[in-house]
Amino acid sequence: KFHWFPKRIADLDKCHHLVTKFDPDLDQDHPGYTDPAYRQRRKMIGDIAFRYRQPFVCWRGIVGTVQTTFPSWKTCHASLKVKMGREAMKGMIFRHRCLLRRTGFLLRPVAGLLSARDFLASLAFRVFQCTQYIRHASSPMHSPEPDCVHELLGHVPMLADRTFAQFSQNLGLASLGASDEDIEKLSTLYWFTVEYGLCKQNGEVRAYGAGLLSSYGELVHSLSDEPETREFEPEAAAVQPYQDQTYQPVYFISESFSDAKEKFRAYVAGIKRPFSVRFDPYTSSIEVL
Ligand code: H2B
Ligand code: FE
Repeated sequence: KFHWFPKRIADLDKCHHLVTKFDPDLDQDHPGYTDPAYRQRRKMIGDIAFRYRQPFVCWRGIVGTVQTTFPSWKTCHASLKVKMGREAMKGMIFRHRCLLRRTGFLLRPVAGLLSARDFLASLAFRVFQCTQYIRHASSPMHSPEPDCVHELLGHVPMLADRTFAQFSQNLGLASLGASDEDIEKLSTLYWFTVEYGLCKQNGEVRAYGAGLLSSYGELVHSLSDEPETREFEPEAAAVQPYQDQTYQPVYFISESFSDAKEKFRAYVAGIKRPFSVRFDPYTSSIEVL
């Protein structure tokens, strides 16, 4: 049998497994480790993310409650708005309107670095799990874990691109129920492209990876002569060990941004699974075929 995976968008409420190695409460090297006020603020923001539920579920619950409390639709409607407003504030239902309008991607709050499996599974539903806290003030140029600067400066602009959004969803669909080995390869490829990728543009090497756009220090490093650079080849990049403690010693350069996307897409298409899946956009659910 294969791994459990989400079939309905509401199942993402169960995709909340964090990787704790960079957690400011546990990692002694985290810039916020010795700052109790920062850690407390982080806990508050994290708790909001943990309590978050897919809005459809909440709203259905609220409608049910209101309808049994108020018999006429008029009253029901008015109080529903009030309750929804409160619910939205309380749960910080966070939807990037611009992103939604362009590609239909939803942002969903998450308390920290997610496991690769849960992170990729969300992409299958056009949901991007997005941290809400900000990096520690003592280290504005670099964060060991994703923070809202990383998500909003690095990932969101790419997700507003229609072909990139489609690519991300296909990657997510390919990850559902995949073996641990394939998840590891997909996540490594993601690392060397979407997170830390370089590409050529008008004969110049440029950074497009989200991890570079949100870390000025590493951005300068990546475009200097210091690191090693190689031509992007998915088979090789998928098994290249990577560095998540400090700046990368190796980067992969592709011919263009779309070339990176196309090569990654072709690699994803080659992954074998004993079943196939289809996304039904009307119900935001997965059919297993
Ligand atoms: N979790 C969060 N919160 N944000 C990310 O950008 C992220 C993650 N990236 N978990 C994932 C891992 C990615 O690097 C891959 C797929 O492992
Ligand atoms: Fe990221």
